[in-house]
Parts: sequence; C-alpha cells; structure tokens
Amino acid sequence: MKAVVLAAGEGTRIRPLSGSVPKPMLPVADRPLVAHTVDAAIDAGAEEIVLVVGYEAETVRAHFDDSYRGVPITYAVQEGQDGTADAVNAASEHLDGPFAVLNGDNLYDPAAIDALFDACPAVCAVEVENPSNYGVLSTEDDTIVDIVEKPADPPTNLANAGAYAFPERAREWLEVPASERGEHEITDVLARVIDEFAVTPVTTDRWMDVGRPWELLEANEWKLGDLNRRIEGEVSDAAQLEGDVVVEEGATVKPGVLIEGPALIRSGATVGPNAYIRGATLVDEDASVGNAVEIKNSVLSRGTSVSHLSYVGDSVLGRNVNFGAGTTVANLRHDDEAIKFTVKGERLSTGRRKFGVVAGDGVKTGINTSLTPGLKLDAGATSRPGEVVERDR
Ligand code: TTP
Repeated sequence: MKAVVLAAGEGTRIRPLSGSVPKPMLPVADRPLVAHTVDAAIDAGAEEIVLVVGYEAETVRAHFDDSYRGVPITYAVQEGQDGTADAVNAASEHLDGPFAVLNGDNLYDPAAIDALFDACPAVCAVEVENPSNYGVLSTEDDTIVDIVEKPADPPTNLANAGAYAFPERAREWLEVPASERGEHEITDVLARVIDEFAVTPVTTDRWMDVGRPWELLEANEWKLGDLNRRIEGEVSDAAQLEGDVVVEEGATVKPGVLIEGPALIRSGATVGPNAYIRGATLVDEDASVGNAVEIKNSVLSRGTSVSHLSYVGDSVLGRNVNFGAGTTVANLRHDDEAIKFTVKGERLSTGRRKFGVVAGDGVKTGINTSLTPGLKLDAGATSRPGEVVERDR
C-alpha cells in the first residue's frame, strides 16, 4: 500500500520554532518529527511514500530525497493550506489501489500503523479523557458508524488518531466542500468511506499530535524514552553516564560531566567539562553545553550554545541560540499552577507544572539573564546583561 504523509503545514501554533524549519522537520530525538511517521509507514510495509509538501518544502525534500530506507519517495506540492483533504487531493495523481493517510506532525505507535495497514479500510482510534476536543468515533460490532467533530456530548471516548487506510474508491471522494472553518477536511472524506464501507477501528494506546511547543517537548520525552544506551563518541573516563544515554559518533563528553538518561548527545555536540544533564534531554548536532551548566528535560537544537554557569529546565531552544554566562531559566511557579504559554495571541495552559522557555532561532541572552516560566522569545530576540525577562519578546 502507498502512504500519503501530510507535511505541507507551517505550524503557526508552534511558532517561533517553525520560523525557518517547518513543523514536520523539528527535531524529535535523532530525526525530524515527520521521519518518525515515514519510518512507521515503511516498517508497516508501505511500498511508496507520497509526501505532501508546501511550506518550506525544500527542507523536507533535502532530508528524504527520492528514496529513503530503500523506499521510493514521491513529492506532491499543495499550493495553498486549504485543508487535509485538499492535501491528499494534491497527492491523488500518484495513487492507485488502497492508500494510507498519515499526519506528518503526529507520533504514532508503529505497531498500530502496522495493524492499520492490515485492517484496511481502517482508522486509528485512541481512548481519551476529554473526547470533546477531538473527532469522536462511534462504533457498532467493531465497525465505525459515525464521526463527529468536537461534540459537546461525545457518544464515546474514542478519538480519531489521524491515521487512515482508505479503499481505492476514496480517491473519487477527495473533493469535499469546505468546512465551517473554511478548510477541506479529511474527516469529511472519512465520513463518506464510513457510509460506503465497513471501517475497522484500530485502537492504539499511544499517540500524540504535535501542535504547540510544549508538545514538541513531550514528543521528545516519548522518543528519547525509547533510546537504548549507545556510546560511540569520545567520552572522558572522568565523565559519568547513567542509564539510557546515547553519545553519537563525533560527539564529545568532557571530564566532570554527569548525564542521567534518557539523553541523546548528537554528532558534533560537546558537553562539559563539569556539566549536568538529566531528564529527557536532546543536545542536537553541533550544540554545546559548557562548564557548570545544568540542562534538565530540554531540547537544544542544532548549533545552540549554553556555555557557562547556566540552568535550563523544561525548555525548547531553537537553532543557533546563545545563552550568555549565568542565564537562568525558571520552570516552576510559586503557586504550583500549570505554566501558561501564548499561542497565536491566546494565553493557554500547557497543563505542565514545570515548563521553562521557548526560544526561536538565533536568540541571544546577555550574561546573568533571568527568564521566567512560559516565556516565548522570538527568533533573534536579545536580552541585556542582568535583565529579568518576564514578558514575551
Ligand atoms: P494542522 O496541525 O491542522 O496544521 P499545521 O501543521 O499547518 O499547523 P498550525 O495549525 O499550527 O498552523 O495540520 C495537520 C496535518 O496536516 C499536519 O501534518 C499538516 C498537514 N496539513 C497539510 O498538509 N495541508 C493543509 O492544508 C493543512 C491544513 C494541514
């Protein structure tokens, strides 16, 4: 079966991280977010991947090229961001036979994708506590009979996990009218398939939709948690690595460093001397963590540097960020309330008791900068020495 992977979105809710990198290409452990989807499809036996691209398409193409793990990759360009059915429609000319549709910004359990392909026509479903926030599936005799978007009174707690195995006929039904929010939605295509075919729900325990910055942190917590210890880089005898730590070839860990896994130190990265890394932490390619720096449960993207006397907790730093000596991130409120974060002008709860800062590419802090919890720093933002930054900038 061919698999259509949707990767044309910009990811406006995950700004500022999606400034130069489209959301599907943001780092999740050792590969971009969308590569986890493509890998799951290939592991399930996909014979070809049709990647739908749009925003910053070249970044996606450069990663996958025209063949990935021996499987051909075809690109379909979606001109506007007119919705998920429109995105699949852009891929339609490349399809023949039954086909799968997967979101390039979702993390799936690979076993569920395997079962999905086998059960075609089928949809992945996940049990959730708050179904009103999702597309909710109704079932009878292990067949899906209805899907309702964000119902006030949900009929079940089975949410649509955004993975579909469609019969060939569904190609004829991709041109659905625009929904209330003005997008052509794949769920309207699914509704038609449910009307005409017996569609099986394939339940999955684990699934994530990565839409907002703290969800990128959670995606890394998931995939870093799957790591198995592997030390291929240069590690000082005077460093201590505990648990599932991966030090890739070309990475350096200097004396006096303590790393408590899961943690991934990627090629070209340097840690230490005398640094402490704990929680699920990604130190991406060419990033550096220097003397007397503590990093907890954070993502340091490519080329980012936290070089001296700093604390960074529960934070996501974009590419080529530079934290000046003594920069300290607060990640907890005195009243223990969940940390809030601003998404497209709206103040939202992250649901996390601990959350630090989100810094776009190229942010630079002056020495002894203090950053308060839930802070958003746009790409290129700066602070002066000794500043306490309490408002987004
Ligand atoms: P969304 O998360 O709804 O959209 P987005 O990725 O643009 O993010 P945001 O809402 O923050 O701006 O998209 C779900 C998936 O479908 C995701 O993998 C991107 C993809 N998509 C397309 O390929 N084309 C589209 O027109 C839309 C709306 C989404």
